[in-house]
Amino acid sequence: MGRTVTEKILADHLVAGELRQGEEVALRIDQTLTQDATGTMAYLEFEAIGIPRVRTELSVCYVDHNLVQSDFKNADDHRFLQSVARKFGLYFSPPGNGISHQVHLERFGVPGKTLLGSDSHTPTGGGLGMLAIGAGGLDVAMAMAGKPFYLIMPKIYGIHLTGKLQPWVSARDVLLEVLRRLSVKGGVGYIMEYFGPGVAELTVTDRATITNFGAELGATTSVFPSDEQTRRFLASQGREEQWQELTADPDARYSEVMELDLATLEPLIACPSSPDNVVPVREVAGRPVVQVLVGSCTNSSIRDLTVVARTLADREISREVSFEINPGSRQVLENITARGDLLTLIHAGARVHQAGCLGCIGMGQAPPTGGISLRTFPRNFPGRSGTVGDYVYLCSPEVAVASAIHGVITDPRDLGAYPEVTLPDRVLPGDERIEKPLSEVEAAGVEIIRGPNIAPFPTFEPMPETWRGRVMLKVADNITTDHIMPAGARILPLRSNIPAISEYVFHQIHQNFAHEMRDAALEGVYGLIIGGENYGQGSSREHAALAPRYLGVQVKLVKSFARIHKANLINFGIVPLTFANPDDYDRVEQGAEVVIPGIRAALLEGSTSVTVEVNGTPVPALIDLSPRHREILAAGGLLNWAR
Ligand code: MIC
Ligand code: SF4
Repeated sequence: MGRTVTEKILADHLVAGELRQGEEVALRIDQTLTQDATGTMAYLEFEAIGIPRVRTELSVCYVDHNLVQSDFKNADDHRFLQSVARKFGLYFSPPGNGISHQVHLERFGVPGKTLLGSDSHTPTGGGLGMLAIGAGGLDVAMAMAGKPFYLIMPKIYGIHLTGKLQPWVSARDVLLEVLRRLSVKGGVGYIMEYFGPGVAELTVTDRATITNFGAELGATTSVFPSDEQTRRFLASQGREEQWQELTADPDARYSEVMELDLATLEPLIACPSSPDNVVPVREVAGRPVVQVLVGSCTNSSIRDLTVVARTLADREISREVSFEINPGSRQVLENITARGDLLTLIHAGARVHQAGCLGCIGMGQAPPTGGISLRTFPRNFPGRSGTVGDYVYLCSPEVAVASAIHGVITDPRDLGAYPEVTLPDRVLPGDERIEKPLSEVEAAGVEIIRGPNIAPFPTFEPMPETWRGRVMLKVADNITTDHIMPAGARILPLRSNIPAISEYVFHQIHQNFAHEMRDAALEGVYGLIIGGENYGQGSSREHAALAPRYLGVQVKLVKSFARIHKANLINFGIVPLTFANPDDYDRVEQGAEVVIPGIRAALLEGSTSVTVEVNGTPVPALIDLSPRHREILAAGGLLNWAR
């Protein structure tokens, strides 16, 4: 039988298990990436594993998220990361060099390879025909140590592309349409694979926009074939020799197939406050906007910023709008400078920032009270922008620039002729600041520089025979890791310090949570959280598991979990249970006392269910875990288990 691109890459990297849907498989990881906000923890974990040097083909340590050095903490973290990269044999991409995913696509990604990244948008690499997966820092630390990555074999969702995008419609609209059809949980348990004649019409950076934004479907990853477009992209990067063709066999089979004719798409927009709240732009046209941000790992390539600049030639930005550009990388910035487009942007009124994540993770660029902010970013979860009660819309660079010109949400087709955009045959690489790995001899002389903000890694006890605790919080459907462990200018600098950051767990939903957990701990009471569907969607941040665990949360009982968050819970010894009868969700109240008799035995003996006694009433719960997961949970987490 013919194979998909996904199956070919998986088969090439299979270390253990069988490629049957629902089975746990172990995969060899060729490349890893980390970013600063998850990286400090990942390297502390790598140190704890005790291996002197990374064992991957290539590992890169990026600094892109927190570039606002409001005090010593952040600057200390940057120096720590540079020193660990030197010590452990990694490439180091310094602050200002760009967003991990964009830089990785440009300088390091290779078709057919596996990439594991401590960031949920790692699937960007799928645009190059890689199998690129986001994971928690500890899973990435394990991969750097040469250990396989474990994954429950997903189903493969084929998206059959035909036709060609119309003027003013772009890659962003492709995934907005998929999100409109499938929702933020429609991709859970799937790898999305694109095929069909429409694929050839999309460049590698278009494809990367689609695979990147595909994270918002909850999918494990998204993959494009490697073809002539891929060869051309790698040649423009001076890396043509790394190209190989990789396409699905004509008789390959997918679990599901979606038909998508690119020619029928129109400009779309995701309304506040979820990436799947999608409507045609014309339905919301005319609403006044006060802020327009073009950037992020989804839409900040040379193509994206060139379209914006060329649309602005002989036009200017509305004076009611703060129009800001966050370039994806130094390469993007250098090339738009060399081609003259930067001047057009500045002249039209754009505020141009350094390359990095910036406002996408709430590091500055918060919108004003009540004002609409249009962003080419992947996420508009409530409050993520830094403004409580924000109105953030997600759209293409085309919609963004048209709206910035008119000061109201605008269908870009109203602007007339679409600007001509050709891409350079050979780009300026812009990678001179990336440090190459040191040799073993050089690395031996490197001292790791640790600032006072870097707290040691907490230790956790194993799971008891019978678990006793209390429902400390009950939350609704689609809770994001931004709700559980917010980011932003006040909290992000604490990522290397679990005791300090744990003060902010669930801060957006329930300000007193940390305080109440501490009071409960004084009584010897542990915490259980009740949640709805798709619990823990969004970011890969393991802090959303680690910090609650530090406060004493040991069990979560929800309707369903998002993949990365569930893996992070297991890694830090929090038992993920789901309701056997989703209606029981309504019967469990916050504050109830809980006993789970025989939880440890249930885990170790492979039971698929357990009874949770809530105020004495039995509530049946399901345990959906591999044998390896069960041992890890009984041990109190992956580090305990590995030791
Ligand atoms: C995000 O977009 O939410 C982040 C910030 O990049 C996160 C990682 C983090 O929280 O550090 C992600 O997507 O994984
Ligand atoms: Fe950075 Fe935003 Fe991309 Fe996350 S989604 S990696 S914060 S640009």
